[in-house]
Amino acid sequence: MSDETLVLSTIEGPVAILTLNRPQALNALSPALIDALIRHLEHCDNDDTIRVIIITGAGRAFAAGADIKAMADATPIDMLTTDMIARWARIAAVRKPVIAAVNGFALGGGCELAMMCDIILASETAQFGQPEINIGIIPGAGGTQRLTRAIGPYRAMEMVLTGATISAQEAYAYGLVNRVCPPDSLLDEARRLAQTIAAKPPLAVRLAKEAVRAAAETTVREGLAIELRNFYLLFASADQKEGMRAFIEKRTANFSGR
Ligand code: CO8
Repeated sequence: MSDETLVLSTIEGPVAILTLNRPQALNALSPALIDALIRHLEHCDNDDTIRVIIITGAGRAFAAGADIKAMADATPIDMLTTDMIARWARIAAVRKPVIAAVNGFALGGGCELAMMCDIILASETAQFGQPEINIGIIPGAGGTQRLTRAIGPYRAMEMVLTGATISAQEAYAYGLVNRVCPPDSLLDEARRLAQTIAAKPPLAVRLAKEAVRAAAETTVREGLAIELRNFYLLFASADQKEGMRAFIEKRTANFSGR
């Protein structure tokens, strides 16, 4: 399969839907698939007409992990020189909101990919897990860190040490997913949410994302400083003036993105 079809992109106004499309391998995240995903994400991030990105998977998986067949014979030097995981950081670095619509298995790198997104919606059929322990490794793309922050150290430890998967409902109860939807309505729910966010002033959305992310990735002191800087910065935007004027004049705001 050529690189062009590994990730399918559908643009619906301000919303881009990126579909991982390697269903015969349960969307295992081969280096080529990750590179294609990064290319699409960075294109969307740099396109002013796109405001929110949805990532989902074709078939019965969101992604069943990094491609085990592609790394089974790798040496530490291969892993170091290709430095695949450093590439994954570009997924987490996207500035626009990214919604994961998890339609099935989100295992290993697939669970880590979902956790690099900003909001996680899950189909009732979704399953989450970090099963790396079963194949003699550990999570390597943020699983031990993001999962622990999302669901707490004791639940994360059990998942990482046993490799057991959890259902969408358990993931919801643990606080890993925002909500659980019937399989048929998952994408529509993601679209609705994306359109709601896309209607907000994009500079405020971008700086809000950065500030909320800082809460998970820095100290409270650093996070508060980022929040304050971004809060003050938004008073330089036309959309802040428009938003506040519209409130006072009791009309709908017309945001320009500036
Ligand atoms: N890698 C490669 N191929 C895979 C993967 C995978 N992760 N998952 C599934 N496939 C392939 C299978 O080999 C099979 O291919 P084939 O038909 O050619 O034999 C096809 O997808 C369908 O899979 P199954 O027949 O196994 O389907 P089942 O319904 O029986 O089982 C499971 C579904 C339970 C999801 C099972 O496929 C499974 O356990 N998959 C592996 C899950 C896993 O261990 N994931 C973690 C991988 S390691 C990782 O993600 C580390 C991330 C760190 C970052 C690394 C950056 C380089």
